[in-house]
Amino acid sequence: MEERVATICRTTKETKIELTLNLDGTGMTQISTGIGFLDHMLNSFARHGLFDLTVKVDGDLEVDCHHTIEDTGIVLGQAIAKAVGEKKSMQRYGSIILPMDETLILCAIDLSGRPYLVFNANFTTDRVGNYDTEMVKEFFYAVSYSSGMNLHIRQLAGENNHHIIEGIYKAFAKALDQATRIDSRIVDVLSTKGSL
Ligand SMILES: [Mn+2]
Repeated sequence: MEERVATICRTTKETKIELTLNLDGTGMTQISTGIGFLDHMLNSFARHGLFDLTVKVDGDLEVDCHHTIEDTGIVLGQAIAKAVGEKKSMQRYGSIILPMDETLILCAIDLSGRPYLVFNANFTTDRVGNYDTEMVKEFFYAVSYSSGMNLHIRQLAGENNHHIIEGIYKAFAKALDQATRIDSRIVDVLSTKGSL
């Protein structure tokens, strides 16, 4: 099988991002975004999804965390789309209900090529570290739209904002790992239309 690895470099007046994603990795990471909690989340994503992930972000943190988090989501989505390629023999769907202490997160993915985000989570603090909680939805909106992913994220339970956000990133990782797995029984792509 071809290597399912993608590197994306993106530079704007607000951020400069270099990201490499290997869907068939082992969870090795090298991550530096300038936002400690985003580094923690991307590490959790890669470790639990068993993806290799290298991310270097130089963002306008003197403004706030917005551009850095949103643009990292855009680039991660672009890397996912590039790495899955034609989606040949790929499972396409993935889902999990993931517990993290008191928190319970549902995440369901269809790598359909049609972007759609349904996001339902309630945060009770404005920030965790230097990560604004309102940016969690923005991050996953960017991922879903730039990768062509139908993505549902739903908080079923949770009190601690760190747990809720980390549960979301971990659930996303597990669901994406499942959706991107290769099943040799799928001869072409898993669609009655013949393409995804
Ligand atoms: Mn944590």
